Amino acid sequence: MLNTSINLSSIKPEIQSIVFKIINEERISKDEGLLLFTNASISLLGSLANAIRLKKNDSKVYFNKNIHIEPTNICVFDCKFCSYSRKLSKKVEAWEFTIDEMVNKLKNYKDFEITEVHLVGGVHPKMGLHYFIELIQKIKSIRPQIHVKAFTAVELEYMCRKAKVSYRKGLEMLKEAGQDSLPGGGAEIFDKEIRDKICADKCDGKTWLEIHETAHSLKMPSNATILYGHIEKPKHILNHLSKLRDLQDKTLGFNTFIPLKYRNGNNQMSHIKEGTVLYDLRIYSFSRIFLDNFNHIKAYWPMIGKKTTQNLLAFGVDDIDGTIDDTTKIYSMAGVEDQNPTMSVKEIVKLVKDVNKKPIQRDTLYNTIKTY
Ligand code: V47
Ligand code: SF4
Repeated sequence: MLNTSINLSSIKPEIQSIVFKIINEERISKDEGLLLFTNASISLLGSLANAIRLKKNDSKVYFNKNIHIEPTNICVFDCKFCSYSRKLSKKVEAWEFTIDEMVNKLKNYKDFEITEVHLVGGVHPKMGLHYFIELIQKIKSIRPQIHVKAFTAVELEYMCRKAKVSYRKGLEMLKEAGQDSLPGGGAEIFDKEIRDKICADKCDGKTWLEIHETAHSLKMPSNATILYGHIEKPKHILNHLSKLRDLQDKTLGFNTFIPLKYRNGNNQMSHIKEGTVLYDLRIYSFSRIFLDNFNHIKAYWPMIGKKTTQNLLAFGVDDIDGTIDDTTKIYSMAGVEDQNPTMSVKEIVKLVKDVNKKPIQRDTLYNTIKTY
């Protein structure tokens, strides 16, 4: 039973039995989830999510020391929410790194104790499976111990299709080269109607799930995301979370769930207003409640901002990603406040301690490296 001081009689009758189930640590159904998501107050969702996070992760807040390498922002796809991609034909504000340039970036971190490289970019028509295999091999040859978390299911679908190999074969080849896990991007919203409106031409939700399931079967863990705060409705959120929960029941291969707030700078959906902080709190706390088989909920601070990240630590979140070290462009190009995303360990530790939580430096698989 969860340790909360929630008084059931003060709750709307239509959700009392659902809250009772959650307090008793029983799973709630998709329909019950929808009722809760649309009817519960933020304070109720927050109390439940916080009680669950304390039970699962105590007051710990995980972070890692990582860098992002973004090989290119040239992309064959046309996601309406993307502020970052450029077409091969119009190379203004575009970049394409060579393998040596990317390896040199990592060499610059020779004296730093980073444990993870996050390797994700646009889907470039000329950077294929064999190119990335060579890149990963070279990364591992200079830093054999580093964890390579690479390629969204969208990138993987394209590179396997172009190389004419199955997802399993492609993933086996990448694993053999040194890829350790997959990030959670590209999930967006699985629902076909919404997906067709915001990112019609990239792989569909079913394929995203299939690629992650295949990776899990090869002992390559992964993360999962949702892109929220645009044109989706609560039923689409429930559909998305429910598919992730079902796959996690089957494989237990997801490390963490990361809700990604839609940012509206410089893209084809810029007319859509960004959601409120209250909506952020609702999404994160609800995710913590509904995804009972996920150990961690991550707030990716370069996207959601440092202040909201601090607030989210009381709404179910126990992970705030890492130091990043100014190596990502995806959110700075979407107009977020922080144009140079980097935090030193000292700053992360302060951010966490200022809200009375315990900072834990972790590796990608949540092994503790150091407590502060
Ligand atoms: O799939 C793109 C999102 C994702 C916008 O697994 C946007 O540890 C908001 O998935 N507003 C890529 N979001 C980033 C990602 C990620 C980041 C950090 C850590 C991990 C992890 C994964 O970024 C895309 C898309 O959902 N995105 N444009 C935008 N304007
Ligand atoms: Fe390409 Fe990814 Fe941007 Fe979509 S979100 S256009 S797949 S870089």
